[in-house]
Amino acid sequence: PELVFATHNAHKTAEVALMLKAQFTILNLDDLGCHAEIPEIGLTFAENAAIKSAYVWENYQIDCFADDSGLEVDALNMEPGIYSARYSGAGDVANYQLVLSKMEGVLNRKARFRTVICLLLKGQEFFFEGALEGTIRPKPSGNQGFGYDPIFQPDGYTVTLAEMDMQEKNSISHRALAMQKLLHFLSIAD
Ligand code: ITT
Repeated sequence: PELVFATHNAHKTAEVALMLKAQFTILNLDDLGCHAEIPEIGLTFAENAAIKSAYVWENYQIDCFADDSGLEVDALNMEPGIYSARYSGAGDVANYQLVLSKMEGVLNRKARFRTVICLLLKGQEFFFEGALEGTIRPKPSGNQGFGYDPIFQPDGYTVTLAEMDMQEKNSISHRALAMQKLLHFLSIAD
């Protein structure tokens, strides 16, 4: 069966597709031929995930799920949070460089990634959350993954998420935890 993932982010799509293996085929917005930028005007991860999934329901009348996610840094009052994708106004490298520069000399390095997934089935919303605790490294390391992965070291590890392959990241990630809850829900929902 096919599952529609309301995202333009190819990295998120690849991670989720690897989690699902043969169970489901994943189609993202670009696969649907939808290139519109959906305005993420919500004030929480959950609101933004709901906005993205509602867009697909309103325009295509198909069941789907959306992922809104980001990095919360304790010493930055939980920034970049819901603004993670547009924190610096430029791309992935500029975003994590801005966090690194704001964290220069800061001793409390605690942070976490959060994902909230909104599943929309016949217009009804179901939410699934995942979080991954860790610390902000003083310098970037690794070239796998995306976003803030090069500066984030999960608790209990000595490497950043960008030094892990996708399978290893999927074994602990915020996104994988939320997806496991969604898959459990679908397995008992049908
Ligand atoms: P869609 O809205 O189309 O799904 P997006 O990249 O804009 O794609 P978000 O609005 O959820 O996604 O923004 C999340 C940002 O948080 C993302 O661009 C990354 O910078 C960061 N992020 C999310 N998950 C991450 C992860 O697993 N590793 C590193 N950075 C991540």
